[in-house]
Amino acid sequence: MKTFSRKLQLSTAIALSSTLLLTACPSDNGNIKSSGDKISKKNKALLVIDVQKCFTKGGSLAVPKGDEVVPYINKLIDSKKYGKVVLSQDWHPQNNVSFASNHKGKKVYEVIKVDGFDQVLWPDHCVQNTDGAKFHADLKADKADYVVQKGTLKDYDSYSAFEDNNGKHSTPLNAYLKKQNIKEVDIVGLALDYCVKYTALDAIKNGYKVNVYVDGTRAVNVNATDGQKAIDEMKKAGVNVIE
Ligand code: VGL
Ligand code: ZN
Repeated sequence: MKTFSRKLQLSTAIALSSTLLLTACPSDNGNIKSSGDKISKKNKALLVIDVQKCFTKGGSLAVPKGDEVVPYINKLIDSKKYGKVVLSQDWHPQNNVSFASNHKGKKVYEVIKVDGFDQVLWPDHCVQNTDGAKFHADLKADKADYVVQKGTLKDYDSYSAFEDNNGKHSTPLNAYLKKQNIKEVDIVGLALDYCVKYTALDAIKNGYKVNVYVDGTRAVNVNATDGQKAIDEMKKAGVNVIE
């Protein structure tokens, strides 16, 4: 019995010291170290989600206070903290399944089933090659390294910048980030409770370290607590939500 408990003590001590070794690993120049991998500036991307005219003041699906994210995001774009700056663009065909106008007798914000999935019916927005689909005029979009378009098919909506809502079609975003050796993403943009949330959840699934800067987002809040619920859901999934 004595031997057994000594063995136990020994293994506890080993476990403890290896924990200490892991946590004592110092970070240099603010670089984040996790499981031995160094994530430096060149392995980090800024993902700016859907900062487009349709989602900001005067737009057809204007997110309350959506314009306020623009100066915040421009500072991040100019910060030189990132190896790559990526913008996503909601880019729907006029006949997209997510528009209430394409469903006779249905109203905006009603939820219907499409192929067994819940589909919120939105006002027409971000139609390909229209003014509303353009980036916000003040966003420093010319500084972007890469633009990914989503929701481009008739039969699928796509909140996440990685894939459509049914998970059937991927955008080129994940392949691009992997090719650029990106390990960590900072996410900002519109809207917190839809495209930011689903992009962050997919980024976790795809193996990135994920930070969401809430000050660089705003929620649609179809229901008043949707923004807060999105924050809770992201945290639960392992997203580092910075409030
Ligand atoms: C979005 C609703 C519909 C978004 C896009 O960018 O959050 N929301 N399409
Ligand atoms: Zn959309």
